[in-house]
Amino acid sequence: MARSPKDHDHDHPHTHRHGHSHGVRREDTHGAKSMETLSRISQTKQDEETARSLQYGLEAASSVIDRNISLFSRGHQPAFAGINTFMKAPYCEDIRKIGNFEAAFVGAPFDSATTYRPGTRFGPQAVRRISALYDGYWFDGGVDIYEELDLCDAGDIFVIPGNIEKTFDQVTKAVSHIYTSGVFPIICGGDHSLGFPNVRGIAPHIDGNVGIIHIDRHIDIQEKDMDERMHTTPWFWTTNEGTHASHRDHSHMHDVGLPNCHPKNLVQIGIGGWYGNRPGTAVAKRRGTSVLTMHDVQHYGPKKAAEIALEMAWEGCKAVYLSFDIDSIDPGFAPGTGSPEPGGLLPREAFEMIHTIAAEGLCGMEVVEVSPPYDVNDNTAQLACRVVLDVLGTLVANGKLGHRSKVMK
Ligand SMILES: [Mn+2]
Repeated sequence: MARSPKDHDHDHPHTHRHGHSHGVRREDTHGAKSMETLSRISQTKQDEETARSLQYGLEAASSVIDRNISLFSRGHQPAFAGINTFMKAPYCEDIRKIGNFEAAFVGAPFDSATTYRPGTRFGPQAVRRISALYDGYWFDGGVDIYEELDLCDAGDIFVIPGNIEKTFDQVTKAVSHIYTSGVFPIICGGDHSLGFPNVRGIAPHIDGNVGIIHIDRHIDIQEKDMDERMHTTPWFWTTNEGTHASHRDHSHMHDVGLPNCHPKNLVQIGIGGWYGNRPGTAVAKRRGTSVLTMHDVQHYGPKKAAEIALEMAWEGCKAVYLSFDIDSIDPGFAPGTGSPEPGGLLPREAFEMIHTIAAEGLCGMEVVEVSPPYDVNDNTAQLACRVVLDVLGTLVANGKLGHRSKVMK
């Protein structure tokens, strides 16, 4: 940017800039603090990976000077090469061994509950592919994911295309297996109908109430859509009516609502636009969910909006779950999604909100509605990947997940 002569003392072009002092010392910048934190984190995992790469991948050709490079790519580099699990983390093929890890990325490639554009069944694979770009070293938060968190990729849940009910049961059983093994579940959809079976896999194992922070352009709490439980309905089936613990829906014989998921602890952020919110809004109002629109986010700012959400979600609760619909981010940034709605969050606003939310700890998270067939340049998949990473990084930085104390000097 061109400098305005008014801003700088053009009278003394050959001397140092003088006059204004912001009183900010170099060591007080966030950048300096991050570098200080990062310098204290061990490098054990990276060294182990290099050794493993050389063991499995053979020594490089003699013209390659860096002898840490192997002949066959067996580690993170190059980012465009190799076999992609999420973040190239170990694939936990024997799911009985999931308890060896602290966090697990798991795909739920189900899109039979979409009401407009399908394609989210390809979401987990797209997020895995673009995740290879990242090396786990997070400057913003002063975190090294590989050193500080035992992360794995649990592969995908066997969903049943075209059968929502069987898929819900599969997903609940799978998420429950991960969660009860003491592992933080990161569920990558798939469409947003998954919110219900995901929370149903966790909430029954929590001794107390569970809050849900739901970031989305859509309210997603109507009873049915086109006569079925669709991606517009997850929170109807997850939260209870408030007055009763739960009741039976006689047409389907479903239990309505998990007894420890109260609607007031369901905080719905970013709701708005011109599509699909009519039937759900009546339910949200009747049950008394907590709704923050994009107007609220703008009015309070993303950080304060997130703090308000935390207060509402945690009130009387033992744990909070994060449901992130990628369509909460403006489709200019995240076009690859099922029901795009302009006017959503900017990526930086979304990140600031999840940094604030995750700092208090979470019992699990989902990122849904990434539809790669509609994506451009992997932008949407990349944002979904970043949402996961920024949540994990924040949890680790705040001692809510991982093993920071063991690897910090
Ligand atoms: Mn949505």
